[in-house]
Amino acid sequence: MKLFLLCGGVFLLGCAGLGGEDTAGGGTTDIFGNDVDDGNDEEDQGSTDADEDGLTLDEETDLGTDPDEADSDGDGTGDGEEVKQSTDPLDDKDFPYEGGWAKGACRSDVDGEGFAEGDVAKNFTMVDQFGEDVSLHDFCDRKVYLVFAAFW
Ligand SMILES: [Ca+2]
Ligand SMILES: [Ca+2]
Ligand SMILES: [Ca+2]
Ligand SMILES: [Ca+2]
Repeated sequence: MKLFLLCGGVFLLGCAGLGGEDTAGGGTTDIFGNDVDDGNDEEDQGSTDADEDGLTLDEETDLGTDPDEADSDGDGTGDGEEVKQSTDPLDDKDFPYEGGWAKGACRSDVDGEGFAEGDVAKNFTMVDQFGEDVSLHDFCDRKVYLVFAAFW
């Protein structure tokens, strides 16, 4: 008990006599052999979001996006929002649909078969009323009704 109180008094100086080692490398020495969670440890930094785009350092590392740039591909939509909307945060031609629907997460995995009855329709792209290119498979988890109008 005496030893503990002595350490408590010395703690402000870092309690280096008892610790000395910094297991996780955050700059604060261990106390009684246990690492002190000071928020700077290497293992903690993976969960930080320095650019405040909604993705942690670990997530950005996995995706290949820039952890110091909120909008890695510069298309006007932040990395975290692109992930939420199932668009590619590294492709400036791929961004959330202006029409307001989230693109389907499965859109890259759909294999079109043909245009016969009962087939999964092949993918095709058309320009919508917003002037934006829209592909059929972008909405793979929804029913899509196509309305054509022709003018002469
Ligand atoms: Ca981030
Ligand atoms: Ca980022
Ligand atoms: Ca972006
Ligand atoms: Ca993008």
